[in-house]
Amino acid sequence: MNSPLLEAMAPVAAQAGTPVVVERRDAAELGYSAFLREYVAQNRPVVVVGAMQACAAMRDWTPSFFRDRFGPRLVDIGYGQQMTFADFIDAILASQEDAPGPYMYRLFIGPHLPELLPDLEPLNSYAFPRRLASPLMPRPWRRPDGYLKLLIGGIGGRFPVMHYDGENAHATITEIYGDKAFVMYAPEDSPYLYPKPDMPNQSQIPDIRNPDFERYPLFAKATQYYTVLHPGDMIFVPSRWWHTARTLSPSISICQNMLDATNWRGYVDELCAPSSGGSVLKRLAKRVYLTGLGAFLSALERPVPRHDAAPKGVTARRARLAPVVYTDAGDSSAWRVNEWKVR
Ligand SMILES: O=C(O)CCC(=O)C(=O)O
Repeated sequence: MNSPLLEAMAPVAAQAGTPVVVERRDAAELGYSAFLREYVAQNRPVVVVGAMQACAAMRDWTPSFFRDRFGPRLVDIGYGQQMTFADFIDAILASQEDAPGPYMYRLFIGPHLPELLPDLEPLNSYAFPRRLASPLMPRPWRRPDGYLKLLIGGIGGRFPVMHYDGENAHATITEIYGDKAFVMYAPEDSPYLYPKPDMPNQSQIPDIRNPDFERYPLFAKATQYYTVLHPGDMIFVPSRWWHTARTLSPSISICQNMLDATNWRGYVDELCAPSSGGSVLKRLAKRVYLTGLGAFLSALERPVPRHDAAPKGVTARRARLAPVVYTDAGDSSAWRVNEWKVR
């Protein structure tokens, strides 16, 4: 891809090898089954261009939209960091490359701003949370919205840490407004990322654009994948791929997680690890239940048609229990089954 924004992003030059530009596919020619087969099942990243269809969010969401609509509301920006929306929007509009403002990365839309959910319809099919939306998923871990989050930053703003998502989840980040640079590293490069001993999904390197190679010499060996997301683009971040983002202009995006047969085993391992707490017996019972549930869902999911295969309704019950696409699950009601009051 030739883009001045890509050049502006300046990948970490000191790294060995050529940075890899993440593959881009047009939603118009990448069917959902092909997306699952070629990327999700292969744990391979891709940017789906035009994944987000025309919707109220694509039309209306701008920094001033949020200031006008939610100005006095106190919202979560990061861990333990709250601001009113008005102050936050002023700060991101003032943000500059050499004096970056705050970056919002902890605002879950369902519980905190449910009135925004209808703006995201029709939903982006590629980001459908799959097993997280199944009613067979135990209540504490069921999230039909895929842990939908709002991410907002200004020029030079950045996600605070190079990381991969917990619970072995796949992630999707969909750009709604502005442009955002995205950097990734493959799971096999993990030793070069210096995982924190107590939080192995977070890198110790504080700023990958200005790494201290004396302290982190192996980082030079890591192969960087990068891209720039524009409005409508969605990046698929496969499980255990390290990633972080930096905004090139005032930027608004959403992030969702996804679980299916391809990442289930790692999900169960993580949920049942000694670090998850509870007695050995309790963790064993959890493992037996979740492993059985995974096998059952796999059996149900196989016959559930993909939305680009024109479902005829014969599998409606199966589709409800093992929703593989949001249309089969009864469209956007998938994320209204929880207590969030939307309308
Ligand atoms: O800022 C971004 O787009 C990255 C978001 C992300 O990786 C996360 O929320 O886990």
